[in-house]
Amino acid sequence: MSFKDLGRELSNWGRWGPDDQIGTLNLVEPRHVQAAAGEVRSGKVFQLSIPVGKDGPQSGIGGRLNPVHLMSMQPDDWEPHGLQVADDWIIMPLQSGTQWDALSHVAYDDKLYNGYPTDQVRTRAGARQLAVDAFTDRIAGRGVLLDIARLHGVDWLEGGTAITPADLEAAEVAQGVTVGEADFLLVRTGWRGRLLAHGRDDWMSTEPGLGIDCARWLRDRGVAAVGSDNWAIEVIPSETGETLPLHCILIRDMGMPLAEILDLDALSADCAGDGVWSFLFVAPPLHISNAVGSPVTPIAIK
Ligand code: UVW
Repeated sequence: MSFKDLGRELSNWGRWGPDDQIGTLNLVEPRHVQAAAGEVRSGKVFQLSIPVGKDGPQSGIGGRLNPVHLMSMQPDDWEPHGLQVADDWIIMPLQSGTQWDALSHVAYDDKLYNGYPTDQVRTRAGARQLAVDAFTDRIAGRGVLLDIARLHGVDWLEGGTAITPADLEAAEVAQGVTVGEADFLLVRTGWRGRLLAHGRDDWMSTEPGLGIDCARWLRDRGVAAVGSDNWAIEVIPSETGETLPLHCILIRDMGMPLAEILDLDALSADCAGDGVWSFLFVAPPLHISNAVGSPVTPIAIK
């Protein structure tokens, strides 16, 4: 089956109305957020982003540079006996580090999620539909971490390793947790550790990640959004030989936001220690108008 056939089968177009902007985030109702608050037991807080700065993973391909941080004021520029101020700037592609992909991030056959034409995303105006700021009050709920690297007893899965639904279910059994409706699913591959150990030179030439069969699994479970510690969620090279087929199905057909380049290592270590793999997950994007993605510092609270 081609990815387009699978995308057609799993499509959520029209499910939440013709004007829908948030796709599978519609699955998260106030009752899910309220229940997710009950996941907070120890009060431990984990931030899940990589540092925003010049040492990020980008090598410049496609104009994606690492963030440039500049100071516009330093304290001793000021008169010494009054207020002294420091200010700064950051210049960065929104896709350079830990980020949300909005539903306007990818398309095929000239159509975005819910059937919006691709002319709704322009280089000057940005995204007129499906912009990332539609999510700002919608990314809070129950998070579940499935650690596939730990399941296989490795620091990281090798590039090109496709994670299957059987892997996801084996991790559920090994960890004693079940992914349910309206959950935010985080999948650890260990690829963040690979970046720290070997640097960025070949980090984006390949990666372990979700195989295409996981699309149906995510839909059947009613997952609200998926995140991972790799750079594109899905296995590269893809199993079909096409470029990012799972992006096409998840974002464009199913309307599922993706959280990429997460740092899941400290959270995973803690979960392995106490055997608790679910938590309150809060990760709003920046409130940027017309953007197709956003940097984010996701928070998991246990
Ligand atoms: C692409 O490179 C298209 O996607 P992402 O930034 O989501 O990995």
